[in-house]
Amino acid sequence: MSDKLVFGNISSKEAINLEETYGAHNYHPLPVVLAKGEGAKVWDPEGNEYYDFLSAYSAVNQGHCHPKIINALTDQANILTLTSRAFFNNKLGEYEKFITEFFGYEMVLPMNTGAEAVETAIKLSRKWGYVKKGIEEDKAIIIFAEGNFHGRTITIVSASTDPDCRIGFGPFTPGIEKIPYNDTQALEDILQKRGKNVAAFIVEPIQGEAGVFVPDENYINDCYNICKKHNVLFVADEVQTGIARTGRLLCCDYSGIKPDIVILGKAISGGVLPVSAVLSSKDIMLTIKPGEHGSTFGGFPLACTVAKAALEVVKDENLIKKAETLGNLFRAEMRKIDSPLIQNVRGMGLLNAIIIKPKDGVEAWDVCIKLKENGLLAKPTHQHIIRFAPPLVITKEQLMECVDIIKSTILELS
Ligand code: IF1
Repeated sequence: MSDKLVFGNISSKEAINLEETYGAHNYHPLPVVLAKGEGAKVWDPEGNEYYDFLSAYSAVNQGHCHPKIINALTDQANILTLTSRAFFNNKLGEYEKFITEFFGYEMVLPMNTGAEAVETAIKLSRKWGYVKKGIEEDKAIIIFAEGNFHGRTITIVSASTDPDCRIGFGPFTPGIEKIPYNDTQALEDILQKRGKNVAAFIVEPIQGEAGVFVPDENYINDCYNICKKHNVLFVADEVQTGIARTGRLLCCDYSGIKPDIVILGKAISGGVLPVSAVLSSKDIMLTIKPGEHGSTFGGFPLACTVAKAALEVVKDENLIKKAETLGNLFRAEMRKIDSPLIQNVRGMGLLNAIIIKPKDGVEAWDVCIKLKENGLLAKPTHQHIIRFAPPLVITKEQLMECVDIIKSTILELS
């Protein structure tokens, strides 16, 4: 490794120092600085090359700096970027028609970040609960699953069970109940008792933060049916699992159900701009009236143009099928690694994790540091879990090269 600068004018060491000195310490990053990205690869300022197995937490499904998306961005940036929603613009309606048809929903409410879209779904569910279901004012309940991750706002952390998300941030938003994940009986029980006041059940089809926790095969389907029985909205947070990542357009497609509300973010823009969306029916969506919800940037012309291009890439490049076949291949290869360090391999499509069994003081973090030295970037979660989620544009040859890197790294540490 050389110390000579190849990309940009700041070395890795300087960049880390600057972040540590001037930025809030709300993250604990792996010690690598990224200065350039293309497809499934990224480079540090010194020109060292890495495979990106995080994909910005599945925001970069289409690969870094996809030319079609970047062209859409730069072309539109020269014409019109932001208008606010005080006026119509000539890109929003076209995008709304496109994205609703793409996902098979009647209407969309555009926002920016995943957390904002989750907040939007919570407000929409409450509104529907009062206006359509007839819940008594201020009595609406939203149910969440334990171990969830839906973002960082006060209301969302009110629904969290992760101490890091919550401690020191109370008081919390009322009207939230939590039940164990992957437990349909718990949902049935709470709806039997309190279903009259429940507006929605909000759930991830695979829990990402919990370490790519895949529920039982019928879980999503059964939850959907239980919600229907009690006139409760079934809301899927597909911010991480959506948009081809798990080998289906939406992860819920595996269950053959259509959520009443779908929350999307991250890969809608291929990681180019913060773009999120809430999809639903007219019946539900039109319970929110003008002036009751919105955002300065939500649905801005630049975002609409970029998102349309990014979703087109998913179809153009067959990313759904690719995630499915490469995912099967990846898990099969991981399961062949004969090492006491690997306790379990799980996931769907290209959203995968290996569970590390710590041995002689070697933990997931140490494995990630070694992987970095060997040219592959991944991040540990919950101490013993490593998430493997490369951009879906990765080729089979590249993936096999990565399998070799992971294999030799694990064996080196075993
Ligand atoms: C961070 C995890 C991933 C999400 C789901 C909503 C949001 C997220 C299902 C909010 C965001 C992120 C954000 C990222 C870490 C991360 C994450 F490790 F925490 F669990 F992806 F796996 N719903 N997920 O996964 O979206 O507001 O961030 O746009 O740094 O906090 P956002």
